[in-house]
Amino acid sequence: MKPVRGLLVMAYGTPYKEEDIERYYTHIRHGRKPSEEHLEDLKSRYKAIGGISPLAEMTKKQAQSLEARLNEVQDEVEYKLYIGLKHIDPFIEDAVEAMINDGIEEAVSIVLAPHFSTFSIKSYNGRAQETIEKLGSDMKLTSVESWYYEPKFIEYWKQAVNNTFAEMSDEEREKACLIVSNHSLPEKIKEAGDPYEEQLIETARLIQEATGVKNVEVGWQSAGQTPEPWLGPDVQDLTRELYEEKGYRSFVYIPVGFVTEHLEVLYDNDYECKVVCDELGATYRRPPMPNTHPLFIDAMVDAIYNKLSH
Ligand code: FEC
Repeated sequence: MKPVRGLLVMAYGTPYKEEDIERYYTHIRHGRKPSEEHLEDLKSRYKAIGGISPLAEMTKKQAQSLEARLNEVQDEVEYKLYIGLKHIDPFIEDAVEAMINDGIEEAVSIVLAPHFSTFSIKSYNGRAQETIEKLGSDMKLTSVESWYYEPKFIEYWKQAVNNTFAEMSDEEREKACLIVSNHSLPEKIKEAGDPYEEQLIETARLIQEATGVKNVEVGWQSAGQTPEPWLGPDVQDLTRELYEEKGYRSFVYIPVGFVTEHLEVLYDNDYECKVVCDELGATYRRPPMPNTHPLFIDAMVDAIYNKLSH
């Protein structure tokens, strides 16, 4: 029998039904209940995308595709999948406990987000490691820390961007701009030398190099509602500025820090950025997210193998 290697796939998590929104939002806010106004605002955004987010279903499909592919490309170990979420059950802690209870001795983990930040990947990996220690287990967990540079991930975006630009007339292409974005985070992360901002800039550079698209800009989206400064420019402000100052008339948004069509893409891009484009009389375009595209799944397989072999 082949030895079993645990595969811990971690992701953000989403409410499963409307009644879950409050506890989910409270968890995101580190246990502080949101005000009635903020809660209603979030509920209305979920309503606008059809009630709930496709994220739960897609996270499961992505994780299962990754497990299946890892078991297909090699014959030495059997990967066994565990899903651990950041803000709703099954939590990261639940998944790690289940692995230990199943007698897993060696495991690898990956987060369904390509860029490293103390606020994101570091906290996912930290919670997994702390649970192992808390339970007094000696399970060995190897964690992928970032994978935005994986050639197959860049190839996915190259194809998606090229397909979108191929739909344009020569005239539209001439005045088109590619906006490469990620979730904003408080600016204070930079003081601690967090590589998050540089990793997005590098992703944009790799995609520009692969596609040859002339006009590429980097932006930030979905910032939280707190008074402190967040990384900018915000994609909506950036769109207005580029329209005025550079004369672009068509905008292609690729939120490369995300991997699924979820709330932050369906609402913050497809609704909010589209409203800005409509107001300006500009064209809005957004290529499909990676979801379970084979190039994307294989990029994560490569990231896991690179990590395990170093
Ligand atoms: O589809 C869905 O239901 C959920 C989509 C979702 C994803 C996601 C990814 C990231 N977030 C990151 C950071 C923050 C910080 C705050 C914050 C707040 C929210 C709220 C919702 C939400 N996030 Fe999220 N995020 C998603 C959803 N996020 C809902 C609360 C309401 C709002 O502000 O819109 C601010 C917390 C605070 O108030 O103190 C910070 C980062 C990512 C990308 C990496 C990852 O996936 O882990 C970073 C998907």
